Amino acid sequence: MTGRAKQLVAGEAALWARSVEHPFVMATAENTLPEGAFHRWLLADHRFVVEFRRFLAGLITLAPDEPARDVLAGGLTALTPELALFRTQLADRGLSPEGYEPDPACLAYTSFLLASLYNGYDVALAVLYGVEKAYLDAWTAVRERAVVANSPYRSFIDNWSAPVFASYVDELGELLGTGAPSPAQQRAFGEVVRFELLFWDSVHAASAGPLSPRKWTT
Ligand code: MP5
Repeated sequence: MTGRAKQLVAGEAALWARSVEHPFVMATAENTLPEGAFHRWLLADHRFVVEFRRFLAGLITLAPDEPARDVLAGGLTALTPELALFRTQLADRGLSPEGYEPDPACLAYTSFLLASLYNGYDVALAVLYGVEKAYLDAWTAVRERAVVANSPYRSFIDNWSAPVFASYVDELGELLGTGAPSPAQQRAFGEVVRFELLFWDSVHAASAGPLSPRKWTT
């Protein structure tokens, strides 16, 4: 982690630890996650990544130079196989993203991502870094604590704890540069951490709603 990236995480150390060690993350490692929670996560995170790709495409248009666009475009390319993985895993479980209505936590998070583009490249880059670093740390924690070698979540663990993903997150950190983050960057980064927690809560909560989409009939 370079200077500014490190400071962003350090500025939210307590909430960061709560997100990385969220009960959903721990249950995934311990293989005790209820199936319903995993299904909620699959549907919600698929939707998250669909909207996240639009955010990342927007960020590329704001990037100031070619080296930055090279790094960001690499991240964009990786989302094609990632979305294919989600679709396969959803289909394997008989789940369909068609007609899926995201939980307000997912809607709020993805709306925040897209809105952050209006705050300019530096702030949106801090948001991107937070999103990717959060999943790198959480899924690395799952890998490190996994109690079974053949985890049913193996493909997702591999996706976000692989060295190639860690290098990408490092490159994003380098794009952030050195020196103290601006107050707007630190604030936006703090919002990412809060949204990560809210997102985990929403898919993990035993009280979360049913999987079937609500029907709005007139
Ligand atoms: C990521 C994600 C990582 N898929 N979902 C949440 C809630 N936070 C972060 O983003 P990506 O694009 O899958 O690497």
